[in-house]
Amino acid sequence: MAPIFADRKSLLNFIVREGNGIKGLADSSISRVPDEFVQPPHERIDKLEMKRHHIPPPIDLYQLDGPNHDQTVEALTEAAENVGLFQVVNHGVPTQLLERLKDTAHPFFNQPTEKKVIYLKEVSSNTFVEYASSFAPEKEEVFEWSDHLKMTYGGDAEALKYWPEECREVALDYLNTANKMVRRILEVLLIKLGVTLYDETADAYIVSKTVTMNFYPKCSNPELTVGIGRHSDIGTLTVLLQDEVGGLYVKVEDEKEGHWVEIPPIPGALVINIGDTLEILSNGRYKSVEHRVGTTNTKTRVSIPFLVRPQLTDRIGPLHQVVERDGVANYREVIFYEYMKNKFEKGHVGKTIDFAKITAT
Ligand SMILES: O=C(O)CCC(=O)C(=O)O
Repeated sequence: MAPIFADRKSLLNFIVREGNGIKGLADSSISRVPDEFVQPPHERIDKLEMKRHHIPPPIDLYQLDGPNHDQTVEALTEAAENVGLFQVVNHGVPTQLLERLKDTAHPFFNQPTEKKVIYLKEVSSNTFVEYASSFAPEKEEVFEWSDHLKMTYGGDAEALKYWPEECREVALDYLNTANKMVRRILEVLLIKLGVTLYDETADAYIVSKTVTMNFYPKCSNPELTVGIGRHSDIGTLTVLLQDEVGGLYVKVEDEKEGHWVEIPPIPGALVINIGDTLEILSNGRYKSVEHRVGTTNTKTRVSIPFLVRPQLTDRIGPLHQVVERDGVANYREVIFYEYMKNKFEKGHVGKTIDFAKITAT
């Protein structure tokens, strides 16, 4: 029988405190999502509206090392400037590894609740792993239809010791191979800004690394819900592996309010997002991308982002050489931790870069 939740608190207890997650709710034979998941009309995803827009083809990173180097750099910078997101192929992360990664996400979330609750923030002293549901369920008005397993990197040895046994090796392989690609893309984008690049310049912006597994169970009301609400990533770059189900939407800016475009899954490809940190460093030349995820009643979806960021205590501001060239700083310097705190307090309400933006008075 489907569980009955007397109020928001008992729903929250079931999902978050008892750790049943959205998966537990989806498995409980509810025929309609609880009201707490119903998005206001302006946040719902109109799939018919999306289909009309053109998506640029994926960028072949192998070409960076050949005669088409300059065109490939151009394609990367153009996408970073105009959309803030692109797909890449021949990226150096083996397809077999990507398949294994997707395959390990399902068994982790399909385990009985008691196997997952040990990674709840409230229960565990293991700071390298966190199992959670929605984005900020204690704060947000409407819940999101997704569970997450966040694995924070503190070195290979720590990953192999503390990350869940079911996925530690494959997630660590993904992190280490995807990291090489991310560094290469960042180098290309920074050099294009006219920045003199020392090894430590690029490394400093990708020093903190996280692999997250997102799990979106089948949902009886996809027209009313979101898997993850509108946001941009706050770090430098994000690499995203999505499975074949689809449901990732990005906002492409135009003269009006911008329009939403679906990013279709391409077998073997990875999605790269520009994060707020890179927008700030580039003084606004590269744009972080607002994105969100829909739900579906046909299949469970998984996605696996690898996020790179500066350290929490780092000061982030437009790079000096870029400001000299532009003649003006469009963002103030912020401590990364404060930037992050602001975003977490606001929840998924779109881009929060105004926190650092200098607006003309
Ligand atoms: O699942 C996706 O496609 C995107 C995930 C995402 O936006 C996130 O984890 O912040």
